Amino acid sequence: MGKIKKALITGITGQDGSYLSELLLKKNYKVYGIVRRVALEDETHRLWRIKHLLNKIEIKSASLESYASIVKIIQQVRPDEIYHLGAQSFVAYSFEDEFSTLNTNINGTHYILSAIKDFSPKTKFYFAGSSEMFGKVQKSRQDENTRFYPRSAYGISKVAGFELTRNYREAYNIFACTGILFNHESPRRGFEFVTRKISSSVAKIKHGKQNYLYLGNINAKRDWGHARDYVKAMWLMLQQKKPLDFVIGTGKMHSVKDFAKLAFSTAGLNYKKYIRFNKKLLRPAEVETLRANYNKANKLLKWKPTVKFNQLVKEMVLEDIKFFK
Ligand code: NAP
Ligand code: F7E
Repeated sequence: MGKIKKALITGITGQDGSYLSELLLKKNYKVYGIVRRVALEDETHRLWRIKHLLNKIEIKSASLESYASIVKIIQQVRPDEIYHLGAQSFVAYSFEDEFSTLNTNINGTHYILSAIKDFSPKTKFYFAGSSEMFGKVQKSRQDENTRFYPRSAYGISKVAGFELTRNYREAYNIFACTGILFNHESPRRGFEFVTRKISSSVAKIKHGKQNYLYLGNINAKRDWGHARDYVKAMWLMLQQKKPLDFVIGTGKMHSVKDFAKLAFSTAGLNYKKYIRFNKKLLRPAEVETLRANYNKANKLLKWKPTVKFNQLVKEMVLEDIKFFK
């Protein structure tokens, strides 16, 4: 039997952190997660996605805003792999508070890379890049060579994280890669993101607990996949011989309106009766369309998505109908 691998996950309380922990535990990893103090103090609300895993993983308290706290944990754990998923991840919020988004997302990434370089140079590093880096798209299907054109502080922070990751790989020979992941969703998605906002509202409307669903730009189009498929790609990237960056998506694109239409019809409702427009939900600079070309991941990682758009929407709505009963 080989040595048991140790993985350290930032953002373990988030959607992806929870699915990735499950995957790594199944692969017999020892899993450590960095959680901020506030989350530990509010266990019921903040640790709900990993509640079922708490006796199998080890939680460490640290902050992405403190280099010293990151160094301490990397020295203690000496992980074989770090998955850096922790971030202010809500694009709309990044317009309200650019400063903390840039601070957490850029410095947090830099602190981890720098700590790896100085204290654990053999640790492999995964950075959670995003299709928001493509923003105002320069090509109809985006791949690893498409020029970035971010449209928010969030997108800019992810471009900076991508460049830091590349530079640490080239300058210090660290096994560091970026997954440029397109939108991925699940019943564990945060309620502020449009897919979960829709599925939870459909469920509440179905149960008579809500009358209308207010949305912004329903013509925006996204490439939506399932989070469980996407965490597999993260792991695969760190198992390669060479550190490379990969685009991960489904190659299919649907509008917010398509999502809403299917979500309401899954519950036997007509979306036209319930959707209302709220201009406050429009963003100062919108990303209109995103669509992945994931050929490189398919070829080198042998990765492909397994959950289709229709299945994803149905799973989210049916789970929320149970949840809000
Ligand atoms: P998520 O559910 O919003 O989770 C974000 C995680 O980051 C949470 O664990 C959160 O901890 C943590 N976090 C936020 N601010 C922090 C701070 N200041 N210090 C420490 N931790 C902090 O996000 P996700 O959907 O799982 O996404 C994971 C990563 O992938 C993020 O970096 C996101 O930007 C990126 N990404 C996501 C998608 C997507 O479609 N889901 C696509 C591309 C890239 P608390 O629980 O304490 O708030
Ligand atoms: O918006 C439109 C909105 O907030 C999707 C994050 O995981 O994926 C996510 O970012 C679209 C946008 O996700 C509402 O304007 C309309 O065009 O669900 P979202 P996002 O901004 O695409 C990327 C890849 C990440 O990296 C991020 O971390 O939907 N939209 N009406 C709305 N969006 C929201 N949230 N709420 C609405 O009412």
